Amino acid sequence: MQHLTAAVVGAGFIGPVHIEALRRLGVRIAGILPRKPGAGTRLGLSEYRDLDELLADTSVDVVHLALPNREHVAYATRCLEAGKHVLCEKPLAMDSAGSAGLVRLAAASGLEAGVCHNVRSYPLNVELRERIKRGDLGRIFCVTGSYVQDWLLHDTDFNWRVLADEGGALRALADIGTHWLDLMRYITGLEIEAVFAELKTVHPVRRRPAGGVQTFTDKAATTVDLIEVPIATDDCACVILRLTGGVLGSLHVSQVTAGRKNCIRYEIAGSAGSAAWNSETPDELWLGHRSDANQVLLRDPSLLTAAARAVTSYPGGHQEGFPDSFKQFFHGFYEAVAASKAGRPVTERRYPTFADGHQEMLLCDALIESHQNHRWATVRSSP
Ligand code: SOE
Repeated sequence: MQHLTAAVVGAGFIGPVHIEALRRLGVRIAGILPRKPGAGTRLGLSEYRDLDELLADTSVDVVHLALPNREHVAYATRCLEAGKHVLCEKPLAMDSAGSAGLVRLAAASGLEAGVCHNVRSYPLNVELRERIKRGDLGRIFCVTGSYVQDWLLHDTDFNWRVLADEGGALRALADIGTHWLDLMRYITGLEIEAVFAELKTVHPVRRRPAGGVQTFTDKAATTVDLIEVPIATDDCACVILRLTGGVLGSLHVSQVTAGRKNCIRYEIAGSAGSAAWNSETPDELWLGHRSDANQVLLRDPSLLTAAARAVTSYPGGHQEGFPDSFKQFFHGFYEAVAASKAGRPVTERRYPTFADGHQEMLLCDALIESHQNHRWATVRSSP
């Protein structure tokens, strides 16, 4: 990866995660464009003045977009038009019309365009996908799970994500639910065809600390200057799903579950066995059997399929977690960029593409429609 160069836009919660992963991979980082000048010094990077200056930097191969959702489409469009490969945070757009345009542009440009569904890249999620492909679970009957956090529990917890103007009409479902939905599509190879969603806004009014609070930061400053802000986005939601072939699913998301810091879980049941995983113990995959003792597969490269071995770096017993998932995901992405730069055809993409990001936006459309109409909504193939 040493011969490739990145630039990062955004220095909030997730921008530094991208930077750390790039450094671990040996990708050169030419500079950063933070929303507020000054973050570059803290991160040991020089700062671009604006996007024009960044895009004019001919050393930059890939631009990482770690910005509020409302900025994704405009920035990704500018980057692709300037001939840069793009890695964009999720959700890809504010709505499926925006993401559809990006899919078209990316395809026409021949550039690599990825969306940050990093949870796919935990080794045991890749392992389960391989095992399901070879038939270990038999015919899939149902999938269930949740993604729960607590950082927006109090009405004084505030962040740009709670505002529909900044993050989109859906919040918990778009911010964390899309990770889970993408993960189920990836692991099972099934598409989600219809949804039945019920959403809840626990705090219709939040009290915003003057100046705002960054994602996951401490709430110490919340006693001063609180401004009341009406909130329309979902704090939690329950969704029933219908997947390809009538497979049944259910998902619960919440950003108001005390004690659950960042917990994504699933359980998949099939005719020959079942499997379960929890991001709080990411190196363990539970395998359920009807007529045998259940198993816990520990992440150990020597016990994994070749595809899962390709996304793990450490021997068993040496935990790999959230930052590692970004490193492994970026490795797959930069492999494709390297091939493209060398003029080799990119035959396999080991990362979620803009087409996957667009599928999540189509799912979000259906979730809103279902909630508003109190009935099942079909996931459409275009906006
Ligand atoms: C905030 O809810 C957030 O940072 C998400 O945006 C990320 O995608 C997730 O990984 C952790 O939580």
